[in-house]
Amino acid sequence: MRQRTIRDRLLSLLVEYQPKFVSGEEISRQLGCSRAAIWKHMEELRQQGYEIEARPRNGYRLMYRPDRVAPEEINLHLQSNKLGQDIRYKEEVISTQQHAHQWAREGAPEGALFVAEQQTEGKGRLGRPWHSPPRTGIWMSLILRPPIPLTEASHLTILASLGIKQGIERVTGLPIQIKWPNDLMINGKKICGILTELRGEQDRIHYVIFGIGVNVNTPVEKFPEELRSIATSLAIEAGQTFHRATLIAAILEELEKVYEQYLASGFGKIKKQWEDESQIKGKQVIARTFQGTIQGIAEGLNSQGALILQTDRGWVPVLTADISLK
Ligand code: BT5
Repeated sequence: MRQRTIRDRLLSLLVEYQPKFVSGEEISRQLGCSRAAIWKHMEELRQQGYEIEARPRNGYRLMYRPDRVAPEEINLHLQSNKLGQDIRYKEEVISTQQHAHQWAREGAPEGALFVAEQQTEGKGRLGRPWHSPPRTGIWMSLILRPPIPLTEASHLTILASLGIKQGIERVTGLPIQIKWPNDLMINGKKICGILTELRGEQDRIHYVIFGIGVNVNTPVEKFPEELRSIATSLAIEAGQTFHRATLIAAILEELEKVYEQYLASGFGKIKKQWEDESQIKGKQVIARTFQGTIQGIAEGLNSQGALILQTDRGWVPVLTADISLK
């Protein structure tokens, strides 16, 4: 398990005591460091936007906690073994994928997470843009090193969509639909996109990066005109905002459960669960692939994770496509 820093533990104490004061003495005792050191960390928290009242006789009290997705905020909620145990965070990046690739090449451990408040050029599949305005959503990239051959890589997007769906549902209670292969939807509009990128050879994957984008507190007016009919956010759908760091922790925990189940017992159970939850079986589907458009009835997934369509020409496995329901 990760070592929690003094700043992590200080914030955790302030949050635990909120709205009451906690004395400087008590903080020193619990954190095992000097009053001067505490003062320094308090100042750092203040610079990040936390408002902390200090009174000579009472101690310190947290008055305002900004909505940030910094490690010290995620760590307050996260109970995982591996995923998110090492987090890097930046206010603004071009794309979290870029940073995660760099980090993975330098040897990032499995479960390492790169997260940002804003992306200026967030990306979707095939170079499509991903709209990532500041502090409204979750823009993060998760690095895994699954011991599987490249031919089984399609399993990964399937298990990611399942785990992320379960994490979001746990926190929000909203019913999320899975749209194969990489979208999560509410009432037919997209709230989350997953970009799976990997490096590997035939028989082994060096690393995979899940780029995960979730529209959390985005108000309608923050979506560009062209996205308003196809995208939505958790806040729009629920009529309330959500704490993003709590959501990230839940997503990582649920994803970890699915991933561990996959590593321990293979794709079979995940496939079944995905088929049940996606409710795609028996639906008329139009799949746009590089080779052209295929129409058919969805039969479910094959053992590789491809979507099987029953067409005029028989069964056709589709490994990647944009699909719509007829
Ligand atoms: C995806 O691509 O859905 C994958 C999106 C992955 C984004 C994450 S954020 C963290 C990490 N860093 C990155 O740079 N990317 C990843 P795709 O299926 O190609 O969908 C892209 C399409 O979704 C666009 O062409 C738009 O139509 C639409 N779109 C763009 N931004 C959106 C948003 N915020 N919400 C919903 N739909 C959006």
